Amino acid sequence: MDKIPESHPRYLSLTTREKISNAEKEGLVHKTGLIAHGRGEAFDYLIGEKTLPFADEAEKVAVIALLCAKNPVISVNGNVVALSGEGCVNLSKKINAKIEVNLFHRTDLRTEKLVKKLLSLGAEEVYGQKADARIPGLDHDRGLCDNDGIFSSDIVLVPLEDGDRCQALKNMGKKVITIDLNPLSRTAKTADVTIVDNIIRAIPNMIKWVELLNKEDKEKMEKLVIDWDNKKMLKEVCSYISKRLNSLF
Ligand code: PTJ
Repeated sequence: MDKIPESHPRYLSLTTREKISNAEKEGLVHKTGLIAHGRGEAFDYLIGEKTLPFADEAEKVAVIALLCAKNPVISVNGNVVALSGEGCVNLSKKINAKIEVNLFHRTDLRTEKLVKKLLSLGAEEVYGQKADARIPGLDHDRGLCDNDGIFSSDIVLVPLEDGDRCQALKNMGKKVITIDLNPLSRTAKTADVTIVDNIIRAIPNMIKWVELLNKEDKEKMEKLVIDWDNKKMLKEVCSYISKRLNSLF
């Protein structure tokens, strides 16, 4: 299909696919990123392709945690930049967070391309190329990160992440927030706050929460983060999906 007609009932889904596919051709997204995207789409279908109240609440709690942090970092990979690069840059500016390219299938060339892309989208500084530190417990290049970035952060937002790395970041004593449409994934179960939402909706919604919460008393808000029960929320999402599926036919 040359140009997807706006009247197509799956217009948003198809144009989002196109973004991922084009970014793969440009060398920004790893080829397995297309598979990861398909898995995300399937879960998005199950939740009804909208931000559920549980996700909205998780987005609010995540923003509070990020606003209260000393050294927050947004970790981005190929898929994240392809779908929400500009949103991540805007969010990083609004919450005063660093942004680091941190790849599962790491190559220097793809890291460089992604850094350049984020700079072209307005980022002032992008971490990830120095790779002068290592996340303990992760072998090969998957464990590489920047000493001034992820390594020394107190909280990391890692959207569309692999469970192994999420656990390794937790083992370093960091708070981990993820965005993952699959409520059953290891990442979803390991993170402190899991946002079960499509990144294309989650990031703009988080920016909305920053604007709403910026002037609130941080100490009061932090109680919401302390009281957050991630497991309970994931159970609620699964129960929502199962009820929804049972009521469809
Ligand atoms: O660019 P790289 O080398 O760092 O590689 C990135 C991928 C995504 C290929 C890599 O991290 C990977 O293989 O990830 P996984 O283990 O497939 O996990 C990705 C998770 O993100 C899955 O649970 C998907 O359901 C979820 N996901 C995919 N697309 C979206 C999503 N969650 C939110 N929004 C999406 N658009």
